[in-house]
Amino acid sequence: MKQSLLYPCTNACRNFISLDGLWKMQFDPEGTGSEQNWQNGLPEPFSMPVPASFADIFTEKEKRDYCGDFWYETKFYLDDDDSRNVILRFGSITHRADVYVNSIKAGYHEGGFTPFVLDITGLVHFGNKNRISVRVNNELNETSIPCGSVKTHIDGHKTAAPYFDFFNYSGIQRSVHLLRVPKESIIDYDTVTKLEGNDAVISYHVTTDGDHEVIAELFDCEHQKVASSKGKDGELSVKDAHLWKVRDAYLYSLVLQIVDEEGNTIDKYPAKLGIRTIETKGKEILLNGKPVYLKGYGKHEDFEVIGRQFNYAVAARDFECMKWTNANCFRTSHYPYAEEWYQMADEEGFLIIDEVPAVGMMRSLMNFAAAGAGGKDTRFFMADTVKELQNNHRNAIEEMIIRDKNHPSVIAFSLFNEPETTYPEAHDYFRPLFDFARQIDPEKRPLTGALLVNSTPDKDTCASLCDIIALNRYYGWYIAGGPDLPEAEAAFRKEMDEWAKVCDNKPLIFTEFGADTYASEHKLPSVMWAQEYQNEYYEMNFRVMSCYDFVQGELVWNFADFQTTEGIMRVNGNKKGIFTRNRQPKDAAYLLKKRWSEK
Ligand code: EVA
Repeated sequence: MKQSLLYPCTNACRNFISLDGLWKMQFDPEGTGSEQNWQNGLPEPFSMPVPASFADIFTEKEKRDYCGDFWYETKFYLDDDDSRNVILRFGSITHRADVYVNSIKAGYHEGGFTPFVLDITGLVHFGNKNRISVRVNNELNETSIPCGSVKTHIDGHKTAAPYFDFFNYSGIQRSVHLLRVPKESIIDYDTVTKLEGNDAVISYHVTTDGDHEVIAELFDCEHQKVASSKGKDGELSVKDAHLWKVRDAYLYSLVLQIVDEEGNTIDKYPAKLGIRTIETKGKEILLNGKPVYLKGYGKHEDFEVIGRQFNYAVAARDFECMKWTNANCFRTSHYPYAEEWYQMADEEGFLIIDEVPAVGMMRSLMNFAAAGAGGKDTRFFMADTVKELQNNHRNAIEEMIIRDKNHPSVIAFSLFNEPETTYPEAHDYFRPLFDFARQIDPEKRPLTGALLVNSTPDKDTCASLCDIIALNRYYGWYIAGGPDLPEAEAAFRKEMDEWAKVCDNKPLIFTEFGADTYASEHKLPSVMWAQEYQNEYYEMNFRVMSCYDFVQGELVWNFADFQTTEGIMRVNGNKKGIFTRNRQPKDAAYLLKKRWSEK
């Protein structure tokens, strides 16, 4: 069967068991695990929860910061029903993994933020116990997405040296499922909506790995069938369609089936469907043909102890906090999040800018400082590694779009965060990736990418590739902070006047602007790092933005404080959160709440 990234579900045709729980783990600092056949059983394992980022569970620094190969292992019992295929699905393993089933290599995956599946039907023992072993590697280099390097210390141990500003959390960070799917099954589907007055026409395409007939049926919230069609390609016409709107979501159920000649169901896949359109036109972003202004946050998957593991309670709290501030949008900076985030956004009517993990494309261990203070070119896109990097980048885009294309919440794809864009080789690198994304997204959603400070209209080579221009800007923080705020304002206006000349026919949004703020600090009059300053910083930024009609969105940096690597620029993490790491509001949250209630 072909690879299917569909989210697991259970019904009469297919089901799954969860392999989440306590697995065994062992570090392999010498990288000799394979030679010693650790795939036959780990010699000295300890217990480790799956899913989880391993780092913050430990009390020893060398374990928290471990960089290199490490192994996981678990066992499971499989019943003797061999009528269906057995598919092993990892929600994500960061950053790369070799998977063995009963000691035999089942597959390899590169890229730490998207799912992968392996058909292990031929490797399992039915009616018996089975073992899964995984060799993981979390090293960063200049061909990995995201980019970075590895530092080898005086005593030989290695740590990650990310070219980005978040902790290199790793491990089996998302759920593991064992799927049972029919021998002939639904592999993938996509839909594209056209609105015609009050009605909608949804064209769909279903991929299966067989020749039997496909039936598509659409049900409304009252479980009433509103449309149906036969064939792998078809159209569903909906009279008086109930649209999916911002913060007012309506979800239909799309039920896909493969049926045999007698009408018996061979496979069935139920999905949610929101009827909406998204496009850019002139200076505006249009949802269902009406302008929408983006208000919200750049986020991270980041929380105490669990690191980047998805947790429903934390995510629910995040949505509550975002709604309380009257936000309508977030960017999945700087990687695709767990699938449950998108399902929740679909239900909440939140808009998502979905970002591929293309971050750190600049040779700098403090890219965030460069991001404010002028950013020097490191000729990153002129290195020999670029071909391989581009290949990994392309795969990451493909997996993100395949996985996320059917979510109404996903209104745009972001293909980079702050690469060097000031020389022609950067454009040459990105152009084929933008072409590729446009080609594979059935909905042809707007594409964007977050531009670094020195990507100004006179120097940048990549804004022309974007349907929405997106800027990360730190006027009043990395540039001219504190007493220099008036200079920051003047410099910001000067740059915006330049963008005004190129944005006569394109929307521009801010994907980052923010100031580090320590939650316990208050000072009157303000100083940098105090809560009063965060408010003054935002007031100044909003004053400037409101003067330019092509500004169509403001995503502040960041929703919450988050963990980074250690350094003199970070106080146990990045403190630009509007909320603290445990999701309590700083003063600026009230400022945003008021502003966004009026916008
Ligand atoms: C910052 N600045 O300095 C942020 C980083 C972020 O965390 C950036 O895109 O330009 C980066 O990752 O706080």
